[in-house]
Amino acid sequence: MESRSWSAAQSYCRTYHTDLTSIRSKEEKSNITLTLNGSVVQYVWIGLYRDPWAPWSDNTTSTFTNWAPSDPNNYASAEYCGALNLMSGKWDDGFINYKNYAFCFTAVTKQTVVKMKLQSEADMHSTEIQQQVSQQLSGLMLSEGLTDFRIRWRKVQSYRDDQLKKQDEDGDCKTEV
Ligand SMILES: [Ca+2]
Repeated sequence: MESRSWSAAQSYCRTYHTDLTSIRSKEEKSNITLTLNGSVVQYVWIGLYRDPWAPWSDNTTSTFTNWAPSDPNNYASAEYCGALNLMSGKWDDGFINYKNYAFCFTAVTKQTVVKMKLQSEADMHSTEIQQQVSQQLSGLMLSEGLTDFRIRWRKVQSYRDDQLKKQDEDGDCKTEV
């Protein structure tokens, strides 16, 4: 591991991982201190930069803060970057050109596939109706805070088709024309 200025640490994380780490909860803080437990490192750069110290470098926000009692003190009016002190587990604002180790994170993308079966008297093969249903679904997903999704239509044989076919095969129900 190499120590770097905050900006270099941020570029390093964005190149080789996702970004400098965010610490939005006690759990996230514990994960970092546990990872570095037993190492001689005292400070690591985290994704905090400048007053008002939000959002994080990865653009997420949180109400969780963990400053040391005397920080951020902006010593010599030149401390604009956030570091985690591994001895105290607290944050300290530091000079941007201090050389610290970077603590990066790598985002994991999780994909969930949801299949829905729709039965309706309306003609579900109609593009217009499909668009209307897709729009309503999109609206619902967005209102739940889901933004990264894709809606696709897949044609399957309907229940009614199955029934008619079965009846025809059995010979019970021939349609007189
Ligand atoms: Ca400070």
